[in-house]
Amino acid sequence: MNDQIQYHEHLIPLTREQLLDKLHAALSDSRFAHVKRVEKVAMKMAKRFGTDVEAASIAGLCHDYAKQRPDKDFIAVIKVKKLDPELLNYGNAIWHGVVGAEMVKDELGVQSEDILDAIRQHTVGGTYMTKLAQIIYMADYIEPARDFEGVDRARKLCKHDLGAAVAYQTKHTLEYLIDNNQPVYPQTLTTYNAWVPQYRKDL
Ligand code: DGI
Ligand code: FE
Ligand code: FE
Repeated sequence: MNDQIQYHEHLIPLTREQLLDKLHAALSDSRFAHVKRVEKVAMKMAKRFGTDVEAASIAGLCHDYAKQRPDKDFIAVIKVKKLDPELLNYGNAIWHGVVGAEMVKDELGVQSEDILDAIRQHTVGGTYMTKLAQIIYMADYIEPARDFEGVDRARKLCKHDLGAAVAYQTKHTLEYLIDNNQPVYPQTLTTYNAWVPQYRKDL
């Protein structure tokens, strides 16, 4: 079974079992189940699109590691690491990825910038996204428990056109934020500009 992967690439100084224990302690049961589903989808997509399956497992498992941390933890990291002070105007939805990656680095020992960038970009995307970052962004959106209008279209795009899938999610997330009068993080907008016009014919 593909979720019994053993780690060999020294991307994290933990076995997968040790990583699961840490995630179980940091997350609610439902969030823990979510990251395991994202891992499974991400590994399958990594095989499909020819990218590192072990990195996909680690990034999939760790992407929401910080999701349940109190705001004060994120605010402290933003200040200590001198991250963009603009971040202070947002909240957990943005912080758990952009700032959470720093916690994954410092607390779980992940040094791979490829994995950390995928975590940083998993909610807001990016102008330049590696294949791994695109896979984590999409696996989070289409994991089997997701149920919303358009998820079938997103799943279909994930089978044959990863870039169009990224554009599809980006467009629909922005639409959702605007419909609900939510603040839009600037990177969410630049992701829109970088992906949606480019793929408009495939959406
Ligand atoms: O952490 P998950 O629930 O698994 O999924 P996620 O990290 O992709 O998304 C968390 C939420 O963040 C989702 O409801 C959409 C929202 N979001 C995405 N971009 C932005 C945003 N929220 C705000 N306020 N601004 C954004 O730019
Ligand atoms: Fe998330
Ligand atoms: Fe998630």
